[in-house]
Amino acid sequence: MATNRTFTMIKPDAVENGHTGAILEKINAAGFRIVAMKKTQMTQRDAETFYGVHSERPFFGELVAFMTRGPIIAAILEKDNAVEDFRTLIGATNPAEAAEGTIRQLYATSIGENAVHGSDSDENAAIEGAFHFSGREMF
Ligand code: IDP
Repeated sequence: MATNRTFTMIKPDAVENGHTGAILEKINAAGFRIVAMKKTQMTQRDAETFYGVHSERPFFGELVAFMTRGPIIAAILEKDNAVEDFRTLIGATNPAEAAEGTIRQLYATSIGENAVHGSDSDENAAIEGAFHFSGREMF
């Protein structure tokens, strides 16, 4: 069953580069409601678990090092068709291929350091949201 929530992280590159406010503004302007949000930093174990599906990929070590090197903003967002609409808002994984005006086209620097995460399915949105937030932190 389709749900109306997705999960996002503003990644360490975008936080370091001072893009948090601009990215939250775009998320707000696109009509997403914030269900939960916090600034946090992933441990090595967190990142290895969160990105476990990529553990055999050649960039896995680089990805874990990147995602743990500084704070992130984690959030659960709500809107009709949230997963698909948020993937459209952030653009392609590689910013060089991301559509004009998307968050990754505007704020990402490379395919690895690509500014934001967006869940790729309703099932993963629920898993990823629960990874970062307890029920008491969702409103
Ligand atoms: P997605 O975030 O657009 O869903 P995935 O293919 O699920 O893309 O990859 C997860 C994350 O792994 C990407 O967002 C990016 O940070 C990193 N990544 C993907 N491909 C590469 C690569 O070729 N080199 C380095 N990092 C990569």
